Amino acid sequence: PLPFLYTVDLLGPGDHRAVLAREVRAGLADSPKWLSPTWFYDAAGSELYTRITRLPEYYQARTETAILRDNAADVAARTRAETLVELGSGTSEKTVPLLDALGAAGTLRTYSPVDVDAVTLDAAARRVAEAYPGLAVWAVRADFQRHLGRLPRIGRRLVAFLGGTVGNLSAEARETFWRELCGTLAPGDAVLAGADLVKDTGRLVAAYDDAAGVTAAFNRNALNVLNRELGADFEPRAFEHVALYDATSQRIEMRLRATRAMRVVIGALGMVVEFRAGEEMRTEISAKFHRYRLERELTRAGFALGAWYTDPAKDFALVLAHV
Ligand code: AVJ
Repeated sequence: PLPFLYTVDLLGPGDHRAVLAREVRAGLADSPKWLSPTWFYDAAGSELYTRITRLPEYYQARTETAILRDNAADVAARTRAETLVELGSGTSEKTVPLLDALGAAGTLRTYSPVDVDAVTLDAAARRVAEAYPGLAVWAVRADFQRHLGRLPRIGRRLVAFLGGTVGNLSAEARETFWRELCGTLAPGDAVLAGADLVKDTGRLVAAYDDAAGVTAAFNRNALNVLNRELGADFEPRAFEHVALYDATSQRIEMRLRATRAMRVVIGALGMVVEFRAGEEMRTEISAKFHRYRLERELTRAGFALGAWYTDPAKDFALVLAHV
């Protein structure tokens, strides 16, 4: 059968630009300044993130893939999902064990990858459609924080949210996210979320400040996105990459530190932004979890706990929860 591939873009060019402009205006006017990690993922950023997942220091991706490979059959048996919706799907490489297991269980009809980066999403959707003949692939370019209510609702669903991306959300934003997600699901649906676990600070920081400097390039790339999308004149080389672990909030923070005082024009916003020498702008948070904390967030949002899958070293976990 011909590969079935259908693409929906919920982030029209105007909408994408308007949201970016609104967030950048708020973040650069705040103290301390901040940017949303959503904007990392242009084609270059997605490519840099793929390189990050192969770094020796960045254990998360390979650990999650091993957990998924060992437990995908159990997830398929428990969920019997007919539709797999994946938030922040990226290259869909990490999804393969799940697609295979749900295919082997004979229940899967549709895979719906959801990502903000259209280039990576389209390439991934095409690869999956060709690799899994008979599977309908319904690619949706969307921001998972804004479009949960507009994702495919066909059949019994499993929403996969892998990689630990749920950690990019603050505790408050996660509470809203889990509750909204639960609200869009029907009895019998489930969510499978990847979560990086609390561990030795040195290992956590190294995963975000690799010796090869790939994460530093990933971080600085956000400035290239702002320069291109909003007509800004950031000099990425004038900013230093910073990664630190905040033990109180149990999260990694990535920041860009201005190496000297500078004035940046954001053309599309008619904004001029001053940076003091040494001033740090937060570009991403990545929350780290204990099992009880994550399970409590899910039950408070209305989910029923299903399964907890982790690796022997307890570095990373996948939690399965049901509606
Ligand atoms: C893709 C959001 C899971 O937070 O670990 C990797 C992104 N940032 N290195 C993460 C990221 C720096 C990653 N997520």
